[in-house]
Amino acid sequence: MEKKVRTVCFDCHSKCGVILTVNDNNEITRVEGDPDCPVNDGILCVKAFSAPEIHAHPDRLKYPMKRKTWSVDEPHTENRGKDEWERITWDEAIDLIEAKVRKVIDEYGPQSVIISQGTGRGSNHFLDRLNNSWNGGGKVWPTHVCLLPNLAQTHVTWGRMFHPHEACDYRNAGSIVMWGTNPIRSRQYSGLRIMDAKRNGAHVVVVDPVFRDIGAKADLWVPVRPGTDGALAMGLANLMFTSGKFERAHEMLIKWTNAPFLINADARMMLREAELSEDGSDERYVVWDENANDIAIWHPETESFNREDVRPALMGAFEVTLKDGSKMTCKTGLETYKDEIAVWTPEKVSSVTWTPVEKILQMFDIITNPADDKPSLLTAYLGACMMTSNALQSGRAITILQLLLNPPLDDKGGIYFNTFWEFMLDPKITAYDRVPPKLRLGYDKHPMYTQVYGNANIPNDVWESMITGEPWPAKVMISVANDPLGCFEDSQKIHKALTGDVLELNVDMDYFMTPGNEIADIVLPAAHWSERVGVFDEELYPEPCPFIIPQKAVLPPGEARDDWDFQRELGKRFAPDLWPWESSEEMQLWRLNEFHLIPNGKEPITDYEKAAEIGYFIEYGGENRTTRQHEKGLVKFQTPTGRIEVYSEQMPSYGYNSPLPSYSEPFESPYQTPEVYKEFDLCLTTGARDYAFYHSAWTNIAHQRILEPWPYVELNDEDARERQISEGEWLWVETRRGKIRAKARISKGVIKGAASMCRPNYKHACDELNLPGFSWDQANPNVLCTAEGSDPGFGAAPMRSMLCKVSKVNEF
Ligand SMILES: Nc1nc2c(c(=O)[nH]1)N[C@H]1C(S)=C(S)[C@@H](COP(=O)(O)OP(=O)(O)OC[C@H]3O[C@@H](n4cnc5c(=O)[nH]c(N)nc54)[C@H](O)[C@@H]3O)O[C@H]1N2
Ligand SMILES: Nc1nc2c(c(=O)[nH]1)N[C@H]1C(S)=C(S)[C@@H](COP(=O)(O)OP(=O)(O)OC[C@H]3O[C@@H](n4cnc5c(=O)[nH]c(N)nc54)[C@H](O)[C@@H]3O)O[C@H]1N2
Ligand code: SF4
Ligand SMILES: [Mo]
Repeated sequence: MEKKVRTVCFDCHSKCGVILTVNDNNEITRVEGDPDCPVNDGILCVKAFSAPEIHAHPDRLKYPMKRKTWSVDEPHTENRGKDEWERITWDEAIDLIEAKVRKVIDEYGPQSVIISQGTGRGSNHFLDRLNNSWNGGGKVWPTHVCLLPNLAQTHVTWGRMFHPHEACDYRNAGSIVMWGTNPIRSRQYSGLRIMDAKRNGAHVVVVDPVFRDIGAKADLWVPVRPGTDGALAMGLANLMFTSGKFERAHEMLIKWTNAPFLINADARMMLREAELSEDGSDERYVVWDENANDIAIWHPETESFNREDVRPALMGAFEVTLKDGSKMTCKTGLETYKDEIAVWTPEKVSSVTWTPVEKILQMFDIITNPADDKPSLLTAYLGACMMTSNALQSGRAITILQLLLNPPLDDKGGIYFNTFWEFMLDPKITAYDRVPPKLRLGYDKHPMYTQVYGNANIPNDVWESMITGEPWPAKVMISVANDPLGCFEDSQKIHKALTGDVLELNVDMDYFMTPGNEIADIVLPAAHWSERVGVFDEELYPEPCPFIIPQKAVLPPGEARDDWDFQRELGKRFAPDLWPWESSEEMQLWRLNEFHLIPNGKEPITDYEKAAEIGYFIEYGGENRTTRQHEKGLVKFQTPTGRIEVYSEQMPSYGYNSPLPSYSEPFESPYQTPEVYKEFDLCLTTGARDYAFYHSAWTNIAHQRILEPWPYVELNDEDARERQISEGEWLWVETRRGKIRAKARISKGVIKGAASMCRPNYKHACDELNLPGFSWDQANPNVLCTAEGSDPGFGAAPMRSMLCKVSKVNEF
């Protein structure tokens, strides 16, 4: 007999609603999009359609396994990758992991136990809880490069952790810039809404070194040299100033931002009341009041000025009298920015970004003339500002350009202050509040990373700790839904770390055997989303935001378990009070009740079947949205000034060179390292997403591999001709770190002088298509990448801006 089961795909952040038809033989016989799901309106991508193949794949891991010579007291790390595997029970696996974690905590402290995770696959926030169950050493995860650098710059600028990309009301915008993001591949949810916007007349601009599907849908493709987006953003802001078009944002800027605050240029800080009078406060700021033609003092604590009827001057320079009687002329913050970026003429921008001047002007024309005078939105995800040496400053340059375009704040067609991030990081789930802030690896090098997201280590420092034992040894690593060799920069260093003798236990939970778990000590089999409940704990949707209760459609193969199951059982051994649940169903209901039903005054549901039957609990966004929350006092800008900070003193405090956006060259570039450029003569970006794959996963699945059978590197046709390279030819792509193989993909759709490597590392062979795998070191772009030249404060690794050369592969 067949039945239909409603569940959720989590093979990307869209988290689409799916209906699976299953039979009594534990087979999935049909995959359909759920038309009732407001996220995807019934539309699915290829990854969801592969569920039957993944569920039934003969290579799925079925049982927990231990490397034969590994034991708690004698790990025999020299046998990694050589030992036989022996099957163990789940209880044995959890006993062994518990015993080793306890031993390491006794000998070295909890900071020697590291948890690693990848991108969102429904488990990350319970992983935080697991880590905090033993007051752990923090996690290693790719948020130093993923969306967190963007959140960190919004955190600094807006005083709120929210993501402009997720929060943009695309459907009601008049122009949209996809700035280094391709939601057609990466996030169907947003892709569908941008297509709606286009149908409604919005003009779409794509800023990307490569012309892809999203470019083909756009009105304008603006090619850029990888890693130079900050210069483009400052150039466009300069045009906003010289054309006077920023004046449309005047009222918003004087009311909600610190753009009018006066600056002490010598100190490169905002002028303080304490500089003007003996009893003045160091935490109060100064504006020039156009009504009184005198200074006025801003009190962040009450979010008000020292008198009524203050109208701050947005632009200009004003003479103030300091407390010693001397005079000082102070520009406003925005005037300071205007002057600093005056050098960024279109010609200068073009010389840095390699974008033709006319494209810069066309882009400016589109963003300042949106269709039907509707809002202009800029949305940057990874490409533009997250994997470069200048990540956060580029992000800030884009955010401030966005402010100059006068987006509606928390209203139609603008940027919504969605609260879903706060659910995700709520200590109620992560249990952060149980853990006193502690040292994290890499804290001293990139202070902002650990301060903004306290549970994180800098990945490069984790590998260093495993290699050198310094500043303390990382002795245990537990990876859930993460392949460190494929995920983080500098795979060679990671391989050395994971095969060395400092690390004594490496646990890896995955669907398949991978090159990473071949060198692990304990391997655990994971259940696919079709085989589990509790797949959904990332409420990322701007509008409308459902909370979905999925059903388990089929049983996992062998003894594979869902990730929550493992986390709960291990967590209970250390902090039973944090893990009061007996099943993943109970965990999912707890999420529903505690986070969504009870706070909204609804009755909690205790019967999972009943909750699953209802399926969607749409509580947020859409009709339920409260707009302009800041005006109603519901949302605060939690910055030092209590305003959106165009001028941010937090940036220098985190190690940045300026409180205003500034440009610096990628750590390796034609201008930064001309000697290196003589040999490595292409600007490389790595990791652009493919429709078919989720990071390094699914190159073994025929339905997906058939779409992109071989690793590829994208090149400009002139560059290829100069090097006598033809389409489809095997090439070495080489940086100063190492070399990998890829087939040439040649077109005019790559900016001349650049190269782009795709994300998946093709670690798995696909037997059905008779296509090979490339292990961890032959086609993995992270072999080319390094932590050198990471963004100063946040540590974003420059995976999208380095130098490479290409050459023909003469023999395999
Ligand atoms: N199918 C699929 N979907 C995914 C994922 C996946 O692996 N597969 N991964 C998920 C994850 S974790 C993330 S973080 C998101 C990422 O989602 P996105 O950021 O939307 O996608 P990417 O393809 O990584 O990058 C977007 C574009 O940036 C361009 N780019 C590269 N370097 C630069 C640059 O220096 N400047 C500019 N302006 N553009 C540049 C690339 O050519 C690419 O077209 O995708 C998520 N969705
Ligand atoms: N060079 C370069 N590197 C990058 C990027 C880039 O653009 N360029 N992008 C970075 C970004 S933004 C991110 S988020 C990271 C992502 O990196 P990761 O999320 O770590 O992705 P993978 O390296 O593919 O490792 C994920 C592993 O988890 C397994 N898996 C999938 N689903 C599950 C599950 O439900 N449970 C369990 N237990 N296992 C599962 C997969 O089979 C796979 O082996 O990569 C980063 N790395
Ligand atoms: S992979 Fe993403 S877009 Fe595709 S069906 Fe799954 S959640 Fe939706
Ligand atoms: Mo990511």
